[in-house]
Amino acid sequence: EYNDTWRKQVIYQLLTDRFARDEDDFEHPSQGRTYLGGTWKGVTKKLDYLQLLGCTAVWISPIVKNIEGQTGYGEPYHGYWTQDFTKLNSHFGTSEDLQDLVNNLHKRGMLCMVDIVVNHMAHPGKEAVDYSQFTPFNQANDFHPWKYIQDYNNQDEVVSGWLGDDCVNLPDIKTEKSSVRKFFQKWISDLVNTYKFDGMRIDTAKHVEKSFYPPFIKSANIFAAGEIFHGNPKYVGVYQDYMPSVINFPLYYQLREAFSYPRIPMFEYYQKGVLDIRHNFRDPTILCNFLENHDVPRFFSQTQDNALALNAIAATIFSDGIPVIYYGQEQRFSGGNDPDNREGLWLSKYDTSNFLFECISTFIRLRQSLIKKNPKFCVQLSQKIYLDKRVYAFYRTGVLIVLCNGGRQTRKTIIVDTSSFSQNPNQVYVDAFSKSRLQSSEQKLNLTIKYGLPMLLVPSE
Ligand code: ABC
Repeated sequence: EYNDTWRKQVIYQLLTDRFARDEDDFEHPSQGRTYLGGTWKGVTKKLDYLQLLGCTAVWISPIVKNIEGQTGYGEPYHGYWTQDFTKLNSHFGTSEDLQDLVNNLHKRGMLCMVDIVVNHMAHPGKEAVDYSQFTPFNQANDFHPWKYIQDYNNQDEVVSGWLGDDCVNLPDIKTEKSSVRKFFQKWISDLVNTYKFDGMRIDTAKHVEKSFYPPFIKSANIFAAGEIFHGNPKYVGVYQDYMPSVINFPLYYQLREAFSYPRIPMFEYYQKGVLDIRHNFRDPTILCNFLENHDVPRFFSQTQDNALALNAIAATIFSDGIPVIYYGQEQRFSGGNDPDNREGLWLSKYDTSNFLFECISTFIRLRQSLIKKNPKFCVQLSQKIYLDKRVYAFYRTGVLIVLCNGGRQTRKTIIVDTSSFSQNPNQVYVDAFSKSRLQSSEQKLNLTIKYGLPMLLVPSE
């Protein structure tokens, strides 16, 4: 079933406008709030790059026609400002280009996740909205009355209020209306039939009433992960009763707290980033784990320490759930808030030999080989092996992951008891990261963490 397929993936999140242009031009502008020319064809041309990195699924920007022209926040190069649900965004290419992209992904055994927005459409400026410009919802009574969300703790307001502001307002669609729901169910099923998408990321998912989702996802008949932008696992966890997966914001916040200064102790990370999530989600093995995305400042805009970054990345790739790499992480991009975190990837010349690219690719390849060896990897939860203020080590089906948030100056020796995961008291292990070898003695493994780097220990054979 599709959930099992998705558990095996490593997702690469890209912004279609910012990932690759039809023709490479490394000098082309790479910043700002306007379309910079990335296309579906561009993505298709760069699939070798993604496969070298090891990613197996690609999450692309929303595909439908957006409003045109400049607004106080520039152009909708990101794709979230829908004007017409029945047309494609021509800035990203043609229908054939999109089909071609998905076909080419499938030929390589890769999957495509499309970003979709059902919560709102978009309208620039302060003037009253001219609903007749929208398709198909072209009258005021397809929308909730104008009122910006003020209190994010009031769920009724979060659902029926409008996002946006006087620069660009986002008229909130009446998703509870049966004609609206009918349209969306047919719309998504047609899109999936036409383009053969394998999964979808549902934008602004907490701004739509939960009952919208089950029939919608049933019509789509593909994997779905909702964006519930909230740090509280209790709040976010409820959504897993309505959709298979969500974007794991609760983990994201804990990763940032643990691996960016001033750094919470790993005890706290274990409690909030592992146990609290496990207690609040029906199935943690299918959450979409990430360290960066297009709405939050990049990790390196807050912390320059490579060792902390590599630990945080190892945590995203090996924690319970599905890893998501945000394009540019592999190039050590360091942009801050939107739009600075949405750099054109051509800036990097698509270099595949830099340190971050190689590290991420090593992590991903290890994950993929563990899954190949034992598919249970995807459904077995991690198991705590060692915990102190700066180190958390866990075992996950075939690998012992040692995470350290001491930073790059850290050198530290710990003793780990291997009896809960190894039958062999004197087992030789290899660190898939540093390639060093070490052996346990009577189920005790002496580990020296060097330069604060993570360790990924697998039995030498
Ligand atoms: C534009 C400008 C920005 C400007 C903004 C006001 O308007 O570009 O510079 O700051 C798209 C574009 C954006 C654009 C927006 C609005 O549209 O990409 O560039 O911003 O026009 C999704 C997408 C996102 C997309 C949209 C809209 C939604 O991923 O890219 O934006 O389709 C809320 C929504 C969330 C949305 C996000 C951007 O805004 O819930 O769906 N993302 C709190 C709130 C959240 C809120 C978040 C950020 O702040 O609870 O609801 O997200 O504003 C934790 C708490 C959280 C809390 C955080 C900050 O702290 O637990 O609840 O989140 O501790």
